Amino acid sequence: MRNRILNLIFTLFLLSIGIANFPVQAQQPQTDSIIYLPLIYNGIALPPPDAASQRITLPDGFRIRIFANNLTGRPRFMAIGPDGHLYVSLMSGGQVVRLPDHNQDGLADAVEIIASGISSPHGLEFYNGYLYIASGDRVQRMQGPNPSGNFASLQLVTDNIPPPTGHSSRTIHFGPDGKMYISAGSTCNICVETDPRPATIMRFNPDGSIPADNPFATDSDVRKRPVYAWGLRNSVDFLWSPNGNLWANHNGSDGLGDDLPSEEIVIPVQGNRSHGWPYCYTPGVGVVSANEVRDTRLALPSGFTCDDAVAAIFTAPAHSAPLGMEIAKPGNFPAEYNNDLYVAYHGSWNTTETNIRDCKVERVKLENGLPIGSETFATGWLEQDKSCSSPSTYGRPADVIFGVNGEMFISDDKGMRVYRVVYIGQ
Ligand SMILES: [Ca+2]
Ligand SMILES: [Ca+2]
Ligand SMILES: [Ca+2]
Repeated sequence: MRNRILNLIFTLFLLSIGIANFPVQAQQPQTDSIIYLPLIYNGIALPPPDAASQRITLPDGFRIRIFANNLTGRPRFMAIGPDGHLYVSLMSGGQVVRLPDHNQDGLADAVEIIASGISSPHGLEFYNGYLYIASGDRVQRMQGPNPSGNFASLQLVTDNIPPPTGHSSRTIHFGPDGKMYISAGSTCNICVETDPRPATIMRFNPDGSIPADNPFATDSDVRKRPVYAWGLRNSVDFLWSPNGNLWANHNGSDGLGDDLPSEEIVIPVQGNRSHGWPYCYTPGVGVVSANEVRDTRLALPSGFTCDDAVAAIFTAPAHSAPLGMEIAKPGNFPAEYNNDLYVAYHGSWNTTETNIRDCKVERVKLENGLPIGSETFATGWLEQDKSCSSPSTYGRPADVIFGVNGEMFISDDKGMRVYRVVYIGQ
């Protein structure tokens, strides 16, 4: 009873500051314009049931709600600002927006445009007083946010990344070494690239200059100087593992049927090494400890065998389409769910009906800092017997990130929403 009273007091407090200090400034309406009292569980708010909670299923004790609705321009990657707010790239809308929840009721208060007129913004990361934005053919940054929440104007960091031919998403993260890493996918399904930069992870100093210890730092071809690791057909996301290793995912090629090649979910990336594509891929599904095998559609270059490629250590069925991923941060999820890897699977669009890959959030369990298996965490966007790109599909997860209170956010670039997942334990 005491807890219930405290919850009620806390709720009324949140509601009062929401009304008093933060009038609604949303450019698109939220799902609910009525005022309500959110339920509070262990200090975290749960809005009322909605369209998402009616169809998306989660493990026991978890709840999902729509955090922001009717976003325009394909919400893709997300970042948490130093202000604790959620920032999202709207890839086809050319914008980066902020979705603050000042009154902490579990619903975004507004869609605030932070930057616009950017060609295919995708990767976002806050670093050293700047918001970095990786887009089609460049990386830009803006100083901010200042205490008023404002940013300075965009400045170019580098345009020494490939033009957005073929795979156009660009992802940015800063490593524990203070360097700026950018992934760029291939220009084609399977081919030998002429530009050295597609299908790689590149490495820069935070100001866009080339680190002296890059593998090709002084190459006569200036395009090659940022290249750090290659043979990565489309590593839409990457991160640093609990043991400090660079892990990337990778979307495998099409044209080998429903089951080949497996999607490489965890590739322990090594600098100055090939990771296989377009010549080789990791065999098997799940935990893997095997060398890569040949994709016989292309002849091997002289002096290179698939044993020379760095293989993935965890894979998923072909056409799962892994996009954004993050390791859970403590704060809201139960201990057993913390420190596992959560991956947005965009799902299949071109498999046969019997092998449709779900658009979902997958939980890859880690033990001693290594993957040991995976299970579905959030599912239900798919319509039965329809592919994830079908018009009737409810949505497709594009990124997963954890907020300052340990809650999960999921972006959806088909349903044009951001969801919020919390654990309430009942
Ligand atoms: Ca709110
Ligand atoms: Ca590979
Ligand atoms: Ca991520």
